[in-house]
Amino acid sequence: MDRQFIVAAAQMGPIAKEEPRRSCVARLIAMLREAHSRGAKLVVFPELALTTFFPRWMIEDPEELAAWFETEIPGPATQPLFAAAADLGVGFYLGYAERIEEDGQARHFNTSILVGPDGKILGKYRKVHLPGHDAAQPGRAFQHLEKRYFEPGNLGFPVFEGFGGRIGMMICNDRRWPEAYRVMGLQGVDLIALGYNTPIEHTGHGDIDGLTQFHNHLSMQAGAYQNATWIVGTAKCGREEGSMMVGQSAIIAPSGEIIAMAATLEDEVITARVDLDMGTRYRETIFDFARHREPGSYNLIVNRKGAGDPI
Ligand code: CDT
Repeated sequence: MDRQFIVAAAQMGPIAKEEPRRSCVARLIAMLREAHSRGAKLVVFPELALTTFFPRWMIEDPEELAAWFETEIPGPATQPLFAAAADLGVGFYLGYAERIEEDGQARHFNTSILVGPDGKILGKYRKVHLPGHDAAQPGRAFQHLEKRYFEPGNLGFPVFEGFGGRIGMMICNDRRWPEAYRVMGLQGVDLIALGYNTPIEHTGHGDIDGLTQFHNHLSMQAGAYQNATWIVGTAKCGREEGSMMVGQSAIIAPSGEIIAMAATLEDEVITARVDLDMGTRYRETIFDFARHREPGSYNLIVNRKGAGDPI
């Protein structure tokens, strides 16, 4: 495939708690069709795109909790999306809550998949950086219980051959961690697909939360530039069940520049032509890793988890 093609970020407005998967999938298909009509070959949907952002609630009933997870992809509700993609010849990234059975035990991940233009799954990623807490925090209007409902991803940060280049995936909070980009940068990633759900008030500190939108773009623009990669960052946004979430879905070039950005807090498709060779130019000059990196000086990055004493 050509290394120049059109990508789309298919941002979603709020998903109500009662909105069934079939309705969400119909919204995704409508945006897939719009992206295709604009020539897109790859469409990036948000994190947990099939349901409302359920980690905002403490859910004690195991059956109620299990209902938020997918046990198969594609399953009956999502099959029409795969069929539409294959019919149109458009690939996509989709985030969802994954439940698997392993050795008789249920395991839960916050997952994304990359689907090729033939409607077949090219790769899977499970979110590594889980934000929030593992027990309900009294006094919060909204919980953020990702650490309770998911385990950290166990697939690393793989990069997949497709769409004329190398495609990586991230999920939401991953975009704030330079390590996540670098592990993919070291595999020559050309484009990172990334979905997010970011409540404006996510730390409880006004001075930080007031900069939520700035930090959203700051993280992705820095990651793109420092790793010579395109990034397609797609929000689920707007006021969802009372929780206000950031929009600003963006297509970002390896220069760090925002090439296209959503203007609403609703379902909205943005597109841009990407040239994967733009990243190559950065990788061969200022970010020629083989020439300029000094891994011998970076030991702390893998050997130490939290900040500690000076060495
Ligand atoms: N979904 C997700 O990862 N959201 C986080 C904000 C919540 S932190 C409690 C993010 O980094 O955008």
